[in-house]
Amino acid sequence: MTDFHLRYGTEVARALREHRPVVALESTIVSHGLPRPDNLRVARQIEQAVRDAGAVPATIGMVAGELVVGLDDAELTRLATADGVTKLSVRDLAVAAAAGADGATTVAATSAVAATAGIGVFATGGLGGVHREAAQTFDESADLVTLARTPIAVVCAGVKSILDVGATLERLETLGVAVVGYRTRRFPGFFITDSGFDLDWSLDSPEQIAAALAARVQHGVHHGGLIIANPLPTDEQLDPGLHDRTLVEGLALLERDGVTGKGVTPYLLSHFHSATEGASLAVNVRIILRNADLAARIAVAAADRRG
Ligand code: PSU
Ligand code: MN
Repeated sequence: MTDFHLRYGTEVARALREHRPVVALESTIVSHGLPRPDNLRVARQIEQAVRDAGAVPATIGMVAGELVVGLDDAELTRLATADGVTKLSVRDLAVAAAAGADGATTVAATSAVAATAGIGVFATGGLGGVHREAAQTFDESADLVTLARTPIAVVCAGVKSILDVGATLERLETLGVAVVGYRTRRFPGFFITDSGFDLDWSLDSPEQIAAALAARVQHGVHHGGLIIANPLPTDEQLDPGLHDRTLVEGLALLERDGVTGKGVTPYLLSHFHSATEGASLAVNVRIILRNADLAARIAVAAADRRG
C-alpha cells in the first residue's frame, strides 16, 4: 500500500465516513485509453453508472502533485483535456508528487491508492498483463505484481486482448491473485466475450461476490486482489474477425514505430479505435459501463452485509 498524502473529494469523504458503498475508478482510461473528446463524456458516464447502481464514484488521479480520491468535475476535465498528463503506475507516484505533476493513475496505481483509502471495490475496462513477446521484452504490466500485494476487488473484462492472455493467467496464479468469472467459467477477452481460457471459479451475483470478500477478511487474506472477470454478452462484442485483423496490423505497426514501455498499451488501443472506425471504442465504453455497474452492486452488497 502507499503512504501518500491523499486528498478526498467531499462526497467520497462523507460516504467513507458513513460506511456507504464507494467504487474506485481509474483515470488512465480517461487520459490515455480513450480518444478525445469522447473521453471526458465517457468519464462522466462511468461515474453516473456507479451512482445509478447506488454507490459513490471515486475517480482517482493526481492534480498538481496531489493525489485525489474523488476528482471533482473540474479536475476530471483537466485530466481528460490538458496536455502533459502523465501515465502513473505505482512507482511513479512519489516522483510525480514531488514534481507537482498532473497524472492519470493506472490499474496498479489506482488499486494501491484505493486500498490505502479503504475502498474495497474498483472498476476498470481491462487489466494490464503479460505482453506478447514478453519472453524477449520482459514487458509485463505492473498491474499484476501490484494486485499480488493489494487487497482490492477489481471488476474488469479480463485483460486487454492485445496481451498474451495465457501467460497473464499463469502469472496471476503464481502471484496468488484470485480470478473469478461473473456468471461464466471462461475468461473474457476484453473486446471479445471469450478469450479461450477456462476459469476455476464462477460467482453468480453481487451478493456471492460480497460473501467471498467477507470470507477473505475472515480468513486473514489481506495481501492480494480478487479479479472479477465480467464478459460482454456475445452480441455486444467486437466482431472477432475484425478484432484479429486489427490486432495483427496493430502489432506490426508497433514494431515499425519502435514503440516500447508504457507507450505500448495506449498505442495499440488507439490503433484499434481508429482502424475499426470507432467500433472498438463503442465496445470499450460498454465494457467500462457494465463493469462500473457491477462494481457498484458489489459495493452495495458488501455494505449491506456490514449492516
Ligand atoms: N484498460 C482499458 N484502457 C486502458 C487501460 C486498461 O480499457 O487504458 C490502462 C490501465 O490503466 C492499465 C494500463 O493499468 O492500461 C496498463 O498499462 P501497462 O500495460 O503499460 O501497464
Ligand atoms: Mn508495459
